[in-house]
Amino acid sequence: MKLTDLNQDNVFNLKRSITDKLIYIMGKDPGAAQPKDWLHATALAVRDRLVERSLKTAQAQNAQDVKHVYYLSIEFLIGRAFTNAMLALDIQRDVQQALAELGVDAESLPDLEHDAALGNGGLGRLAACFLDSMATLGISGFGYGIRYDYGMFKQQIVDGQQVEGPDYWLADGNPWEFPRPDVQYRVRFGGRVEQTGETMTWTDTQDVLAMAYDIIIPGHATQATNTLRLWSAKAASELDLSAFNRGDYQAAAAEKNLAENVTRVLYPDDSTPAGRELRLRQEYFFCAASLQDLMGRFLAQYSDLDRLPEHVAIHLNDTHPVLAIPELMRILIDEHGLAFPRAWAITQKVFSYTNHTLMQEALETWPVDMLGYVLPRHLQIIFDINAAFIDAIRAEFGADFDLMRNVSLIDEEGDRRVRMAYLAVVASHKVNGVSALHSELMQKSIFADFAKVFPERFNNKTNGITPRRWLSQANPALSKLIDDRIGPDWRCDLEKLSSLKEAVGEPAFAEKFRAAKLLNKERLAKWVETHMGITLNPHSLFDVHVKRIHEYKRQLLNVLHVITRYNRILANPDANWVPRTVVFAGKAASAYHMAKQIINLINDVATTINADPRVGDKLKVVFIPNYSVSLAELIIPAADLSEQISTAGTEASGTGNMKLALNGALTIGTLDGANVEMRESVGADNIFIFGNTTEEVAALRARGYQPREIYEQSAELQGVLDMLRDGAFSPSEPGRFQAIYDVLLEWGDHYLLLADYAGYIDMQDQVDTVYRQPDEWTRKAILNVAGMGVFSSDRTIAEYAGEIWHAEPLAL
Ligand code: 26V
Repeated sequence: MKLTDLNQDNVFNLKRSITDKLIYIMGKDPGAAQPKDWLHATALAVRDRLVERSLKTAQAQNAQDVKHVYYLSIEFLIGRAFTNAMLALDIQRDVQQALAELGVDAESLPDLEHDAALGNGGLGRLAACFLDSMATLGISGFGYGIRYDYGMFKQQIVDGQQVEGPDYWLADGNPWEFPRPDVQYRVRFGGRVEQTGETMTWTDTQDVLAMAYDIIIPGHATQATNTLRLWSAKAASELDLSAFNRGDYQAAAAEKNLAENVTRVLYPDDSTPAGRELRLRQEYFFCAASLQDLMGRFLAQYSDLDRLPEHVAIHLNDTHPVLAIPELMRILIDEHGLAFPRAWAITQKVFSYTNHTLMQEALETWPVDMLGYVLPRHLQIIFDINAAFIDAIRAEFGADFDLMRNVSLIDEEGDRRVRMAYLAVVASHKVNGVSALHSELMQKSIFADFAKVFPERFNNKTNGITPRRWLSQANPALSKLIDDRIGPDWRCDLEKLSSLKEAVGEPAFAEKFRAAKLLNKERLAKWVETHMGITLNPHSLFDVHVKRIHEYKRQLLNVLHVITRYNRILANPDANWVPRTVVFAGKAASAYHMAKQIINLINDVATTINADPRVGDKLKVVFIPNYSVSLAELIIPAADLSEQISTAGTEASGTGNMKLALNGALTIGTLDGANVEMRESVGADNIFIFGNTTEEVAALRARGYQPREIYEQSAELQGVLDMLRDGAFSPSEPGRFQAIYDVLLEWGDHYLLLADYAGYIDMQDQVDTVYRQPDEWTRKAILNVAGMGVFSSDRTIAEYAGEIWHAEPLAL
C-alpha cells in the first residue's frame, strides 16, 4: 500500500465533481452552501469512485463464478463512512486539497457526519469489521441487515441520569446509500396453512414489502468492494383512498404505519409483549427478504438446487437471523417441491452459526404460541425438524429421554418455547465461539449435549478488529510513527507490527511513541473541555472503561476502586500520587434498571470527586455521554490503561480490549474472553491480570459464596460500601444507591465484585508503580502494539473463509 502524494489531476477532477454534485444533484448554490452541504457533495463525489470499483467487482465475481458469503446480522455498527472511504481510495489528501481550493474547511467536515449506529455494541461492530475485512481480502461477501429509521438511542446525561432520545441518523439524508426501488420483496406474516395431500399452502397472510438500500463497503489496498444490503419496510398496499376521501386520515394511514413500524427502531424495548412480537417480526422480515434476494441471484445463474451449498454460504451472526433456516426449508419444500430430507441436506450444508454470549438471559427463545400466529408454516417446519432430529438421536443414542429433552428444539417447561440457538446448532455444519475460552465454555455449558452429539461441528474463531479504522483512521499520530519505522503495509498485514519489538529499546522511538500518546490525550481533553466543560490533565494516567453498561462487565467494580482511591487520597494527601483520569462511556439498555443506576452512580461520584478541592489533579472522573463508534475513535487512542474486568466466564470475547491494546494502552483485566489470548500475544509481563479464574468462580459459587464475609473482613471495603449506602455521593437523596449496596450484600453479588475487589485494588497499585517509570511503561505499551497482529479481523475472516465458508478470494 502506498500513501500517495498529492495528485493535481485528481484534485482538479474532485473539485469539479464536488461542485457538480452540489449544483446538479443537490440544487445548491456554491456561494450559499453550508458545511453540511459540502460534506454531502464531497461524499457523493467520493462515492462515484466506489461505484466504479463496485461494478468491476461484480463483473469479476460473475466471471470467476466465486462462492458468495451472505452474512446475516440484525446489527451493523458502521459508524461514519467518509474518512474510511477516502482512506480506502487513498484520496484523503487530494480531497482535502480540493476542498481547500474551493474555500471549504476540510478539517471540520468529517465531524458533521452522523454515525450509522445500527447496532448496540460488540456484536454489531464485529459485523462491520468483518465487512471491511471481507472486502479487503476479496471474499465475495454480502451483509444483509435492517435499515432502521432510528438507530441506537442518543444518550444524554441529565442530573447524572441516562435519558434516551431518538437517533434520527437519516435527518440529513444518507449520501452513501443507493435506494433500490426495483429490488422489493413481499414478506408474509400471519395467516394459516392449508394442506392438500402432501402440499402445504400458506395463505391469508398480511404482507409487508422489503425494499433494498445498498451501501458499498470498500476494501483497502484492493479494487474489491462488497455490498451491505439493508432492508426497509414498506406497506404492501397503497393508501386507502376511500378512507382518505371520507376524511378519516387516521384509518387511511393506519395500515401503512403498522407495516412500516417493522423497521422503525433498533432493538425495540422488549419489556412488553408487543415489543417482543415486533422484534420477532423484524427478525423474520430481514431473513425472508435476504433469502428471496440470494435465491434469486443463485437461480439466475444455476438451476440445480442440490448445488446451492457449492455457491452459497449463509452465516448466522448470533440467533437473530435463525428464522432463515425454516425459511430456506420452506422455499425448498413448498416452492420448489423438494422432499424434506433433500431440503434438509442442502440447508445443513449452507448454514453456519456464531454464538456471542453464554448469558442465559440473552439466549433467544420464542413462545410456540407467538410463532404459531406470526409464522404458522415456519412453526410446522421447526416441529418437523425437531421430530427428525429427535429420531436421529434415538437411533444413535437409544431411548435416552433426558438427552432427548435436553436437546429438543422445544423447551417444554412452562409455556412452550422454541430454542433458537439449538435450532441454529442442529441446522449448521459449523458452530463457533468468538474466543478460545468462550468456545471451550460453550461446549461445556450451553451446548454440552450437542458437543457430544456433533463434536466435529464446534470450533473457535477468535474475534478481530479492522486495523484500518481502529489504528490507521483513529490514530494518525501513532500510524505515522509506525509508517516511518516499518512502512505502511501493516494496514493489510497486521502481523508486520511484530517488528516494532526491535524498536523497544530505542529511547528516540519511545520518546516519539509517548509524544503520539500525549497528542491523542490532548485531543480528547480538548473535546471534553469543549463539550463538557471539564478540564483534564493530559499528563495524568488516562484510565478508560468504555463499553455497554452491564453488571457482568463490572463498571461498578471500577467505581469501587475510584472511591477507594478517593478515600486514600483524602487520608494521605501528600503521598506521591500518580494523577489519574478515569474515563467511562457506554449506554444502558433502556429497561435495564440496575445498569442505569450504575450510570447514575458514576456521575454522582464524578461530581463529588471533581468538586473536592482536596483532590485536585490527583483524581478526575468523567462519564462521556452518548458513546458511539466515533467517540470510540477519539477515546481509545488516548487511553493509557484499558479496563477489561468482567467476571471470568462472562465476556465472550470483547473487541474493545483489542482496540485499546492496539493503540498502546496496557490492559488491566481478568482471565476472560480474548484477554486470555491477548496475554499470550503481548506477554504476561505486559498486562495486569487479576481476579478469580473461570474455575475459581465456579468453585466459589459451588461453595456458597458469601460476599458479606468479605465485607466484614475489609475495613476499607466496608467504608466504600457504607458511603454508597449512606448517600455520600447523593446527599440530596441519601437512599439513592441502596439498591446497588443490596445487590452486593443482600442479593448474593452474582458477578463476584467483592471476591475480586482486593486483587483489583492491589493491581491498580501496581499500575501506578509501573506508570511512575515512564521508560518501563512505554516499553510495555510498545510491546502491546507489537503483539496485536493476530487480532486483525483479516486473520479472523481468513479463518472463516478457509474453514467454514470454503470461499476463495476473488482475483482482481
Ligand atoms: C445481551 C444481553 C441482553 C440481556 C442481558 C444479558 C445480555 C448479555 C449479553 C448480551 C449481548 C449479546 C450479544 C453480544 O453482543 N455479544 C458480544 O459479542 C461480541 C462480538 O463477538 C463479543 O466481543 C462480546 O464479548 C459479546 O458480549
